[in-house]
Amino acid sequence: SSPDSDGGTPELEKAGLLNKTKIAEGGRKLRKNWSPSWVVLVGNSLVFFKDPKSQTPSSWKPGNSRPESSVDLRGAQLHWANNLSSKKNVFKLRTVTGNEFLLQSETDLLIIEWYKTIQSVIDRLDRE
Ligand code: I3P
Repeated sequence: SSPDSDGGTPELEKAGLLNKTKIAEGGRKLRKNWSPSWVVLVGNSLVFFKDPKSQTPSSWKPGNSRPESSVDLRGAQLHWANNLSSKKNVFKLRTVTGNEFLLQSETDLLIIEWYKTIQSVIDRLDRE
């Protein structure tokens, strides 16, 4: 079924550990501060949790854990961004509000799967 088609809890698409840094807030450039983040793709949102060690795939469920921040994927843009970092496997996510994040993994397949999954959600929202 499509996410939230029954008006209930939105569908968990993907969850895992990525390195993350926010590089812009409302279009204003920020200093990089890479840290590991538990990333959850659920419904139309990418949700970030601070303490990866204490997180499990069920952590996104309401009441289980407080997210550090959350990104609305509607209208967002995704680009490979290896030019923006000395690290490998980096992509940039830009929200409609001008917040920009870099996400990275040392594992090629893992970052490719995240890219494809996030892009598919963005594409689905573009079609709505
Ligand atoms: C930054 C830190 C980042 C690095 C960034 C540095 O220094 O080393 O890891 O980004 O490079 O400026 P500091 O800790 O002093 O802020 P990458 O790891 O993504 O390369 P940059 O300024 O070229 O973006």
